[in-house]
Amino acid sequence: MDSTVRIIGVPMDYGADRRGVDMGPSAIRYGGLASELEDAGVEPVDAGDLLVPRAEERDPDADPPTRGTAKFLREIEDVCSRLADQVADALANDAFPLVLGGDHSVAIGSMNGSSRQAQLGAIWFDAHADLNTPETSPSGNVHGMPLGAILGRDVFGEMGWAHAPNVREDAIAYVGLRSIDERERDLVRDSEMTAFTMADIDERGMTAVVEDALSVATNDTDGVHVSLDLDWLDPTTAPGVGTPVRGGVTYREAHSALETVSRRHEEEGALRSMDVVEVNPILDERNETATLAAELTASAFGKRIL
Ligand code: NNH
Ligand code: MN
Ligand code: MN
Ligand code: MN
Repeated sequence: MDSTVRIIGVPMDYGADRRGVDMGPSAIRYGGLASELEDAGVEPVDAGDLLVPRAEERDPDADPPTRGTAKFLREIEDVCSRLADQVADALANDAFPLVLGGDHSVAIGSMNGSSRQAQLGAIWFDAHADLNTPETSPSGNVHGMPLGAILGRDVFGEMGWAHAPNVREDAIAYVGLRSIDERERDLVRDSEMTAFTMADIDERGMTAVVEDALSVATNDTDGVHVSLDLDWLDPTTAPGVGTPVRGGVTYREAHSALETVSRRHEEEGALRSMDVVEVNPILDERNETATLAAELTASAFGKRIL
């Protein structure tokens, strides 16, 4: 594995309905991220947190979203464009960018930065498809839209920069889907992305599914972005998330998935960047979701039981 991992915290919750994910970066660090990464044999370098003004400090009327159904668009654009620069800078300095969210809209910045100099594939570990547009979104929350933005669908109007031209739809694989909005369903079906649902995991087992997802994301790309939304896990294992959905991945399946990613990385250097998002410490129990986020990250970087 790349020896240096640069941790970039993004305490942003503009993209989600429930306050609290802005504390995710602190909670994941407190959950032992640095020592977990050391156990995995990589050197963590903590770049601290991006400056994200608190939502309460923003006057909601001062700068209204131009498309009524996407909240805090300009704020998200500001944070994500700074994040993209940080991610690109890490890669330019031979460090692996590890982004701690924050809500899932941070992936817009991570994937933009990571794909500047490379064709980027992606694996989206999530209960949700995150492919809405302001037009189809039932909530207006941008954390349900990052893939739409990255793929250059009609999401952000003047925020067209969010489109990452070096990310092809056919190089993206979902793993663990189980909650898709009514109008989002057709978007997923009609897309060129590969969608592995929970039913696929039930039938084939996690390892086989992740191997296939890796084949999708490494096909004709220079590297893979792993986007890990903690609501991917079952709420009994990861209660500290804003939008829990029953029937999720177990503790052991989750480790197995990220261990599979790390094995492919050891073989062919597949991993290029990663984000760990949607941890909400206010809803968590004894920081267990944040601690799990740290542990799973270590599995992705090669930590083994023996
Ligand atoms: N699909 C819903 C929406 O767009 C929920 C998205 N919530 C997430 N996504 N946590 O991962 O509002
Ligand atoms: Mn998500
Ligand atoms: Mn989700
Ligand atoms: Mn495109």
